[in-house]
Amino acid sequence: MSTPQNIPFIEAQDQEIAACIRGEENREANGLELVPSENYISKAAHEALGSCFTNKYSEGYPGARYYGGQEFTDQIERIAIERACKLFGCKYANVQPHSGAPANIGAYYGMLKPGDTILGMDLSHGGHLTHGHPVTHITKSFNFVRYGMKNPDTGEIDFEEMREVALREKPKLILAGFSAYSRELDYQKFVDIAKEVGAYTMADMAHIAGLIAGKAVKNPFDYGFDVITTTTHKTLRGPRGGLILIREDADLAKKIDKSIFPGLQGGPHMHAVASRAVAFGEALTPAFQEYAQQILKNAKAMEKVFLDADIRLMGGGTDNHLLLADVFGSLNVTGQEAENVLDEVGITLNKNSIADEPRTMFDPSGIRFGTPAITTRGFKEEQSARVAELMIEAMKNKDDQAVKDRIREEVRDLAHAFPIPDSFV
Ligand code: DSN
Repeated sequence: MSTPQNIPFIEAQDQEIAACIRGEENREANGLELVPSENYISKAAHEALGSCFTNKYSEGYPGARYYGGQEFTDQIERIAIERACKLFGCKYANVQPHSGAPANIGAYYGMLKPGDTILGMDLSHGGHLTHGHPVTHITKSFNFVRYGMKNPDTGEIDFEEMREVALREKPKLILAGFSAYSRELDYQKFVDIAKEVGAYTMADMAHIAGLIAGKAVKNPFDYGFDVITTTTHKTLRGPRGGLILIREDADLAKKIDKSIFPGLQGGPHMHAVASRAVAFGEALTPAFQEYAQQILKNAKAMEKVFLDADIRLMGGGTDNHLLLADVFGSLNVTGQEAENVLDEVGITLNKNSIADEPRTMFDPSGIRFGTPAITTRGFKEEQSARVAELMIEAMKNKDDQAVKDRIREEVRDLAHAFPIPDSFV
């Protein structure tokens, strides 16, 4: 088990909260995390998160704040910005977004005017809520139009359709990015279409930011994208948070800064910015590049086991850290049933809609899972493949308690053999 968190003051003062922290710590230590958007942070990043910077208000930006006492907040934010720019190969960064949704909303308002059109990926094909789901407030301000996959079994994006929609709807922004899509995108095609219609290009890389930073997949900036948004807590392996990167346009960077503060947020969470800076420092090490490569290898190992078992994978497989399996179509087990039985055996993932979902959002056909967290634990291809076999066995035997007990034991043994590390450098 990784070193338990030192919480003597909470233990002395508030046993209820201490028990919850210990409970979660045990859950993480004894089970395997396959939610592809989750990961573990280092103790160093954790210390920064728990630091005195949480006491400080620092509205504004380094050198231009609204309160006194900013000597160290300015230093922290400048370091975070410098490291973020170095990681992603860009000139400007805003490290203040509290998470991915405000990063996206802040970026939209920095680039666009209310009423403008945004062309983004169809949500059921892998897009994200903040890319224009009707339940979000943001759809009251902007007009969202869609492109999708040509063929869900190969993951190929329908660029002809994208171009037709772009020529017809004249979007001011073309959005690449996803939260449930397993293939590498052809960024050049996005840029070409955006040039034709005079739109900005933005890549929401929340899921694959760590793979980009670790140079394991392509970087949209190399193809001329204007903006990248991301969270910092997925493959990038930092604390919860958001980040906006601007390739080179100083004017756009200023507009985005203004959009985040004072447009959208108040005081930045400087303890979280400090922790992000620590995580960016970790991501700049050669070890992080190895980590990013291993995430991909482990996902490929899981892909093979699923395909060998004739389980349909959306996109036909994976080029990144995640897989989306049509377990209802292939095993007659619903996404919810799969999530439940895997929870029982100590494997955590999420049910997920598949493209053109024939069931409901609340009990869809698919499960989404990935390798960032198990790779942080040190899993290689062999262990990843074994987890995939155990998943399939558990789903096929969802009503057999003896089988589930045996799998639960093996999952716990694996988790104990690969404890969550304290440090990555
Ligand atoms: N909740 C994140 C995910 O799991 O992909 C996206 O916001």
